[in-house]
Amino acid sequence: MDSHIKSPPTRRLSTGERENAIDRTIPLFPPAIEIDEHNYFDNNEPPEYLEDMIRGAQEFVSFHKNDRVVLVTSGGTTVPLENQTVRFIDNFSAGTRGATSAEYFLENGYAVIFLHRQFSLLPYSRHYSHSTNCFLDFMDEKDGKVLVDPKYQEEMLSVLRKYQTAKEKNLLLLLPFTTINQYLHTLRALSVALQPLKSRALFYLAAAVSDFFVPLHRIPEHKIQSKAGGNKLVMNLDPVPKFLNRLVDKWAPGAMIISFKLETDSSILLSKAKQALERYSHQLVIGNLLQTRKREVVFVEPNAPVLWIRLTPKQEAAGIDIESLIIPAVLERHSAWIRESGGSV
Ligand code: 9Z3
Repeated sequence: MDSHIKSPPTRRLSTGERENAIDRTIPLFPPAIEIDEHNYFDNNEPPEYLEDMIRGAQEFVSFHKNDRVVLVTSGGTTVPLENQTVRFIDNFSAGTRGATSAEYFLENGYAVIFLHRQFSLLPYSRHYSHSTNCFLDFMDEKDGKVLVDPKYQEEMLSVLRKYQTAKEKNLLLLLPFTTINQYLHTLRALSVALQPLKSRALFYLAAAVSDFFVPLHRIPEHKIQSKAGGNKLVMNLDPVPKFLNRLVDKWAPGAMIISFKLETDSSILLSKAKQALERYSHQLVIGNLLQTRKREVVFVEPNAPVLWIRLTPKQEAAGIDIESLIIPAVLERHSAWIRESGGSV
């Protein structure tokens, strides 16, 4: 980790000097190798519920054994600072990309495993759950009965029908995580559960995954006391192993894998996305900037020019989701992947 941080600060960190921050222009952490996988998974316990969750996923996969199944990851992972967790590090992601993409995958005939941060946005309910309106604002009362306000009827009916179809056809499996550790254990176990689908399995990794964490052996059991170490809380975080190459080579061989690359500095987005593609040898990196993620993304893939997908100002003003443009482009590539892998589309 040290090699990824600039030289020790000459001034106190509390002055907030920018040069003391992590340098995002230097190369990525090395990808994880087998020993890193053992080290991580042997020393950071799986969540108690994992086996039940995996049984559910296996049933879902066998129900959809002839279908295309996408694993969408969504929302941010937390990094607990205490085992009995009072405090944790989090990130900004509300899960909009994941939840919206899941809807378009469902509309295009995919079965969706939605591995999401608990209480983040969910497909379909997202239209009402985290809006600036309270959900009660969508309601009305008539003759002592609660109804949907007439002005929301049409749209809500269309959302409701899509949601019910997904439920009736068993097309959507919702699996939650909260911490980075739960996320990693679940991702690995789900990848194995998806193996029977071969090239019909698609990984769409939109979750905002922590780069740093506190390993289990260093997490204090109880709430950190304010008097410990004087007035400052000094945190010592390890890098989260980069498991994408393990996913590509070992956990999900044959599946199509799409990762997202998030940056805030536009001058490094493309080079970082290209580096990720070279490093992990998967099929597609979708790059996006925090500031513009809802209106433009860039596809970086092997042997092809980069492709920007953008909403026009008119589409943006009309409230069109950029995911309605991303998913058809992903679908085309997944069809090609299945064909090239010798499967029938
Ligand atoms: C993304 O880049 C997603 O598109 C967003 C979606 C998190 C920006 P929202 O939830 O945001 O719709 O508000 N996800 C990937 C982020 C990530 O952690 N990528 C890693 C990295 O950039 C690689 S796996 O290093």
